[in-house]
Amino acid sequence: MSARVLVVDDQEANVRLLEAKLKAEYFEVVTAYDGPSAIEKAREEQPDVILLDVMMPGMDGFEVCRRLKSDKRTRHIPVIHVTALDQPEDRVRGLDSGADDFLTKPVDNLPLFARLRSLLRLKELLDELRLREERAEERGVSLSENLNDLVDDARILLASGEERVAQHIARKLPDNLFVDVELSPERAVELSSQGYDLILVDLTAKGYDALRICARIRSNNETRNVPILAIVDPDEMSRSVRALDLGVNDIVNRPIDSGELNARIRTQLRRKRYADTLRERLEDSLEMAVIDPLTGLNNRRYLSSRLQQASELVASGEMAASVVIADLDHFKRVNDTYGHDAGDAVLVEFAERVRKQLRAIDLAARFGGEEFVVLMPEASLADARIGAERLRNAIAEQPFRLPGDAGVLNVTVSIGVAQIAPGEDGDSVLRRADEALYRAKASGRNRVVADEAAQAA
Ligand code: GH3
Ligand code: MG
Repeated sequence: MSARVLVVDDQEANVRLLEAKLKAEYFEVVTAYDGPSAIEKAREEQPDVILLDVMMPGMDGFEVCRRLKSDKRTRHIPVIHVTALDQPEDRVRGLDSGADDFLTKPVDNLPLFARLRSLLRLKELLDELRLREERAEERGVSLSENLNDLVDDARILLASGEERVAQHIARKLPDNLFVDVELSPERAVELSSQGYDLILVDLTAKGYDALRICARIRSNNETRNVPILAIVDPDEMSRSVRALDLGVNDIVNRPIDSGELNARIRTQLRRKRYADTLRERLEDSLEMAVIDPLTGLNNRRYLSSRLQQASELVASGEMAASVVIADLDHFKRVNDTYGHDAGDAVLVEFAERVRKQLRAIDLAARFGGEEFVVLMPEASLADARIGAERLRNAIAEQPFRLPGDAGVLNVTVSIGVAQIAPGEDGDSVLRRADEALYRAKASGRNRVVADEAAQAA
């Protein structure tokens, strides 16, 4: 995994040392020697991760981190504090300033690269989500968010092999979290998909394959994004490294300092929430790409792709399929007489009635302003004509209610129908249906006309 690392330290020797280690592993290295220039470099160079010294004259590492994390341009970059301090209070202070992790000096290679890999994996995921979010924002979708909101009421699963240890760990957790303890590894894996916000795995129990639990949680699609925090013995460095490589998000050493444990949990929960928010927005924007916002029906683009698939199935002889184009009659008059909002309300009600008339496999789309297309798989021309007639009737038989006190209005629709001929593409069948629609309009509206020309055998 190659990436760009910003190394910040006021001691040139320390910078050089880290730089050499990182370059030996093919990382690209950018350097800074004080707080303000670190912030500037972070903005300009957009490193993938920052190794930040804590004790620096002028602006210390805590302050630098706080500033990086409160700036939209840099807050997504993981920060690892590199510190000679190794009192629990300092760790907590570091994590509270927004740091993602910390390492103590002198920095050992094994934990350094394990932490880097783990953070870079996470960043890769977040970058991908952020990129899509930016695209969504360009299209005008945005949600405000506060990343620093405290995460109350989080649900935590604590997996440990020993009742006594489990209770000891549970007592170190803050009161505002809901904690379930599970002693059986099998059950822990099963439970992990029940919507927990974080999973704490005790790696210290003997005769209990905790790494296996981590691996299984990570490899399950439902749980691969749930943060895992592992509790380890500090003298089992290689186990920590294995754990991080398996996708565990963070490590807490025994004896557990409750302040540090809480700070690390908060960091993970905050991050998960951030990723969840991005993911939800992404789903919204994916939905937007296929749905017409006014009527909730599919849009033209989605219809086109489904129509293409249908015509391939028709070409290979696997099914018959037809299309129906429906266009509201004299719709312009609705707008002209009652206003655009009334026109919109009619379109919404129209779509509602269309939906009710369809079979589950039919696909209705808003094709243009007041023009709708229904793709009817497994429907011959005769079937589609019956469906279209039912639809025409559902519109004409009952007047539409207008918004406010504007009363009701009789609405009719004209419909053209065509069956997809073997070898025919979507555009061609739509053209034939459209010509049939034109004939329906020309011969008096409020009627269905089917195009018989290319009926499939
Ligand atoms: P015809 O029976 O020949 O189809 O007549 P028409 O008036 O329905 O057809 P025309 O194509 O002349 O006018 C369509 C009107 O639909 C014009 C346009 O202002 C209106 N329209 C298109 N999209 C929307 C929309 O989203 N909301 C509203 N309220 N009106 C729309
Ligand atoms: Mg019309």
